Amino acid sequence: MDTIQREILEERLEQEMEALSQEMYGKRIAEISDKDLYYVILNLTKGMMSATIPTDGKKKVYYISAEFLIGKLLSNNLINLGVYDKVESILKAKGRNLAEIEEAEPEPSLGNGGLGRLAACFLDSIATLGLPGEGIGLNYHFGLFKQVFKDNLQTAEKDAWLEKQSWLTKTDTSFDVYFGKKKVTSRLYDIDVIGYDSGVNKLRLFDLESVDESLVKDGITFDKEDVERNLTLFLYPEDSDEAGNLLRIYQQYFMVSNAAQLILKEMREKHYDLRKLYEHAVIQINDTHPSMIIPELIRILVEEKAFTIDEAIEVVSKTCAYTNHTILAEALEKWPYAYLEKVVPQLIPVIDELDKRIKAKYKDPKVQIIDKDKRVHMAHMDIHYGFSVNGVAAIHTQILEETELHHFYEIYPEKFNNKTNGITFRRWLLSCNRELTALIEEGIGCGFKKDADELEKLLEFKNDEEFLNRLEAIKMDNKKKLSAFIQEKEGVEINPDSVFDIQAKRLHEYKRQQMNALYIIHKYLEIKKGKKPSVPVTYIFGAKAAPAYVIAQDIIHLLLVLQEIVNKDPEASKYMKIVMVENYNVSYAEKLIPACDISEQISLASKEASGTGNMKFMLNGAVTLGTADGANVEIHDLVGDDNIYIFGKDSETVIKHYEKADYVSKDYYKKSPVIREAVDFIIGEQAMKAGHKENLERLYKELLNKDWFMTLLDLEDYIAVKDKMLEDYKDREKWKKMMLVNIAKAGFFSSDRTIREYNRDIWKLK
Ligand code: GPQ
Repeated sequence: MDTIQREILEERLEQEMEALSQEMYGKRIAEISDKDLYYVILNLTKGMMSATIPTDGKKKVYYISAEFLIGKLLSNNLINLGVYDKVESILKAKGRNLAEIEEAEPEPSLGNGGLGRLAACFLDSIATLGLPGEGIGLNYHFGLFKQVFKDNLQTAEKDAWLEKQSWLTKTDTSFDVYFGKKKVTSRLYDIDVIGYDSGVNKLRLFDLESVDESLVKDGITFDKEDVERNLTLFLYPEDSDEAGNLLRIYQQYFMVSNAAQLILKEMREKHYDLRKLYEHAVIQINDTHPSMIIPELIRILVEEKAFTIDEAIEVVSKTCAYTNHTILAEALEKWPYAYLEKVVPQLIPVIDELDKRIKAKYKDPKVQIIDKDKRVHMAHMDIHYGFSVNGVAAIHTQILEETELHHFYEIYPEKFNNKTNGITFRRWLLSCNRELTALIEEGIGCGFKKDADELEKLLEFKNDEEFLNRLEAIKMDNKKKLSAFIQEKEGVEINPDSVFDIQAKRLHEYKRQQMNALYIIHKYLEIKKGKKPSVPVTYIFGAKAAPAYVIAQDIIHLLLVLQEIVNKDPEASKYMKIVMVENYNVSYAEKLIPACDISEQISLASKEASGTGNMKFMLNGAVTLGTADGANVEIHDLVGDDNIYIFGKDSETVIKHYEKADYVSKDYYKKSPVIREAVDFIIGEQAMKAGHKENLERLYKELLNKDWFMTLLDLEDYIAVKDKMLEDYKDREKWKKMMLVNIAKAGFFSSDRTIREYNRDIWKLK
């Protein structure tokens, strides 16, 4: 909408709101429930967004991703429209509380972890910078899953987040998608993405009208073969069998076939020359889930647009760019050729052709698309037939170039580039920590909201006692709020005066929640031996484990068992408490992060591509305890040795251990009584009483006989550095300064910076 129109609407916001309330419920704002009031504001906000001028240009980025972990949208949209304070005060005058109304919004379940949240931050920044771009993905009815703890175990339930009234708008766009001869018809839903004080873009989510939610019977189980009825039920359906694998391929193809048709439709409508597709469209492939967009576009151009295969390959290769998000081999998709033949036989001739050309040119088996076991390496296809390959943090890109993808780097050095991840400060500061935002604004003005580098001006306050005290008071206040929330939600009482030590991220062995658990065991045993900590600590975890990932479930079990043992112990619980929060998601993160003192970023060096939680915690004044991995390395460079706690072996050492296969966890267990005692606790009497023999024994054996992610390698160093950090916490003057420096140096991690770099080096949009 133009400025004048918007001003009129803003002025009439109160009347509009009341009118809408009357129209929808026949009642005044003061009289309706929080949920109904949420729907009123939802509709009002949607109206304001759809009247905002869409960003436009001659070239557009299409960010294709299996996940968009967008979080709740109400408060962010109000902030980005610039009307949050206004709406809040209108409601207040009517005796209503906006924060309570926000609780009524269900959180969209369209993502899983960092990769999905990154996509959401990127959409915010793309819109904020006024760049033409949109996200393309799927509309999962039950998302990943809802985590419920029973008997100290994780169980999974469907996460039914879709409501009749929502941010989704059903469009009349629909496409035919073919799986071989089987045809399904898609339906497009749009979510408007509004930038901060700028234009609006779209997130485009495809769905299938034949999907039948009643197919899901018990927990998250359903008939995996009934594709027409199950296709968009879940994100990452369980893939321990062939049917699950095929379903993932069905989903991926459905996503990219729709994406390709949508992009070509837009090209047609704007009368753009398809032979110059790359002048009007750039496709960012977010990890390998959307990789089939490459053969699919080539297929369409040849079969329907009269391109020769050479022409089609050239045009598509100039249009597609690939982002790598991991070096974990098991996460790099390699689909059996036979599965692709079953699901998408029409792509097989194209994939064969792409593979043949590589085989003719390069003999090295490491760079082939189809390997000797007849598996199709999706990333290899992206690298050969895309124009850009990027990693997501400096050290990650370096490892790709020097190790993981070295053979490709030798062929195409010019394609490789780094784009260190970022986060949107609108959500991860302005929205989740309004008090801190206000303090910063008071100190350095509001320029940082558009130019995050201005946060550095905060360094002026490094010796300003009053400012530092206020910073500390805000942290304390956030800790109190979180304590109340955790009391209500989890039924656990925690002490806001204790140190809040938080590890919140997906559960994975490489992220080493198990190492944190071993530290906690060690501390517990010390207390039982009479060594009392000088400062009480609350250890908070948030994590979901993939339902088929057995050891990850066992680690959750251990954490819940420890929570039971420690919190019930009258002696130990004076000094330590453990909380594993249930169903950790974006909304929970928004409460945990502002209240954190110690940010746990303890992955095995080389394994965390970047991490983005590390950035969010830092921005909110937590101090990082981390390994030299992912973006921790860049945080370290920015804040300097005095404002971060780094421990553990570096990535070079770790990579050498893998190359030589010389890490033997049992040697560490034998050598160190501290390690031995902590590991043995897992199968000791107390743990066995609170937990399950099967899970605990399996985890114990895994740590002792395998420990693929080298927990015991870094455990002693971790204990020493964490103890030192807790000592330093007591030096409040020192700690407050560390908080300030961390906030001041976080500007680099704004996703606005990341997106500017994508645009400068890869997308080149106007
Ligand atoms: N990441 Cl491959 C995911 O969240 N899911 C995935 O499937 C893959 C990567 C994460 C990665 O582990 C983090 O280190 C990154 O910060 C994040 O992607 C965004 O790049």
